[in-house]
Amino acid sequence: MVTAGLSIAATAFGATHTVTMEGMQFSPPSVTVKQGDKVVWVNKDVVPHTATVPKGFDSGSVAPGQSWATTPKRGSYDYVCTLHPTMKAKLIVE
Ligand SMILES: [Cu+2]
Repeated sequence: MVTAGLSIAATAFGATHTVTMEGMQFSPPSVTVKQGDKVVWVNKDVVPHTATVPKGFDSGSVAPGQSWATTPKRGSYDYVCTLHPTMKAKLIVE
């Protein structure tokens, strides 16, 4: 990408994006962020959840009412809750 130099400068001002775990779903189901942005998963369910990518990131068990955050590297991630395999979502880091 010709904009690579610009995106490095932008990492110092990363935004924060929130994904809610509620009703056994990730919401929103697909999020696109910029490299350097922070992504926070907030568990609003009454059971624990995870946000896990086999070769990427792993929140571990996030208890009800708790949250977990990471600043993922560039890439496209299909992630799941390892405790509830029907919970799937996508994160794209540009
Ligand atoms: Cu779950």
